[in-house]
Amino acid sequence: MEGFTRREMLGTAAAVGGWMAVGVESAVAQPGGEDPKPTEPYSLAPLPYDYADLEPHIDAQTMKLHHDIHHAGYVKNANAALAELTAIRVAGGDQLARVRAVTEALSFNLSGHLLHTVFWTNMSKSGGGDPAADGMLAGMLRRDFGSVDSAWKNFSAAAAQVHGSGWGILAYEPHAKHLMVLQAEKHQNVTVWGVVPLLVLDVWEHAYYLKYQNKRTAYIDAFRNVVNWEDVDRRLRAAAGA
Ligand code: MN3
Repeated sequence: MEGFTRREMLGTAAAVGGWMAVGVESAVAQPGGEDPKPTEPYSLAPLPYDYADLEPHIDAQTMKLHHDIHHAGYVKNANAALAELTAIRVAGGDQLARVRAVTEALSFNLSGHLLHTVFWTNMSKSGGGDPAADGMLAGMLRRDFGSVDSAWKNFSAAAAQVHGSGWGILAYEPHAKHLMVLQAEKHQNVTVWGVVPLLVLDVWEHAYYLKYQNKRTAYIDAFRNVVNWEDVDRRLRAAAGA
């Protein structure tokens, strides 16, 4: 990756992870910092708060396991898959039969890394409530969903109805320049190219089962109490070039 511009690196990520890569600066090694190893452009950033800071809504044990084990695994496996893909494509011959499977591994793990990177900053111990009524985000939620409450109903229903493991996602779609609610199955399926995730909610069981067991909707309701709307608004303004 050395010598690549940031845009090229984002483009590489976008080519395999789809829409999740766009606008996720902090998930990609930054030029000007330490030289990234060519085969390991991704790294796990620390949480921007303590494990227990989101209590009682999200428990500390879940946060620690989720970040330190699950997210760390996606980072490690994304770097490994990216390096392996490069190697087996160059090796050719019998190795080419593995390209499809390793591409899938890269798509899954890198998409997982990028979504978790957004997810952690979408939460704050001082979060909750509603987005600032005079902000860009609140204005676009009203325009595209009728009201902030209606937008939340869309988002929470999408998250609740994910089949199996996945995500509820509020995203900015830059072609029509509007907000839309999507789901992702696993990290990378049933989604759309080019959109920018603004607010994402992990509804894999590892995100809530210790505290909420099978009550996914109770977890979704609790999540609303820690949403960092300032982060969501900042992501929207960056995505929209405002
Ligand atoms: Mn997760």
